[in-house]
Amino acid sequence: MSRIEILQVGPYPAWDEERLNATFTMHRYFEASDKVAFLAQHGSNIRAIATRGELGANRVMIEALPKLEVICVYGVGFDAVDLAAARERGIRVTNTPDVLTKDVADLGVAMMLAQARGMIGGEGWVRSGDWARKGLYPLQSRVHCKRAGILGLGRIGFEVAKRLSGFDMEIAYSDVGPKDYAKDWTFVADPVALAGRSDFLFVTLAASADTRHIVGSKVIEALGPEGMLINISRSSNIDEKALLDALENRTLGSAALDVFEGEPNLDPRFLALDNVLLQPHMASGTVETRKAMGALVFDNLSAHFDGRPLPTPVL
Ligand code: 8YV
Repeated sequence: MSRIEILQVGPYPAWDEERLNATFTMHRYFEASDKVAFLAQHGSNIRAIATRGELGANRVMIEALPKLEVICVYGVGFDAVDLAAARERGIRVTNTPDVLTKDVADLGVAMMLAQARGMIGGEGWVRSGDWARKGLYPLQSRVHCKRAGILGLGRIGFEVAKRLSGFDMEIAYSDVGPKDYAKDWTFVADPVALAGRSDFLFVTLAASADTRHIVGSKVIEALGPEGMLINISRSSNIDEKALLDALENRTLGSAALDVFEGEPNLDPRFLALDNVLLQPHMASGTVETRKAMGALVFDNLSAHFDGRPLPTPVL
């Protein structure tokens, strides 16, 4: 029997590539210099797309694959998949929820600590010899007992809040409504009001057209010159131009970001700033979690082609 053909949108770790290549014929889209010609050449036989959270699958790609049945996302966020295009053709979509939740929360909290306590600068202080030359490192800001706002109390937001409660922080959150699993935390419906009562504002919302730029100039202004914005969701949740303006003008104290518009080619204005911590979209990037994500992509593909229920469907 001929092997099932899959469009692979981006690279995976070697262990995932080995497993996928052993079972399926993988067409490596990311290596093709002429994407249109590549789709024209292989598109008619492709029955699945294996993609990553930030890469997704757009309408042009979906429409170039007449036999497409399923799109499997390596990542919890499926905002980069054109769901309308998939729905029109009855194409199934899967993601990798739960397995990455705690790693993403861990990195968000680590980013807050690293930025508030000046750990990157501290490292430079030691390595450059400034410690011996200039003496004590400039004093930084305390984290414990401060006020945290969580914008989006889903699985990741909940894990962030749980961790912050260990720092005796005063925790509030915004979501579509109060959550019964968040009794110890204060619900604040309006993101601007949430920012106004936060020293640290975590953005942990699943991105969609509805949440685009939910963190705009009003939220940023309310967070203020002493506040810190931490984004471990998607760049589209933040008005990046407003954020850059506020960081440059110091109307926002600081930011710690794992995601960027146009990543990995971020706006060069970020690179000139000393009040932002920049991370390369690595919140789910531990060996343990990435292995679990890869296994889930494979399990969803296998289940689909074996006619079994999908383990983690979103559509
Ligand atoms: C990426 C993510 O998929 O879970 C998500 O939504 O964006 C990430 O886990 C990961 O960086 C692999 O590209």
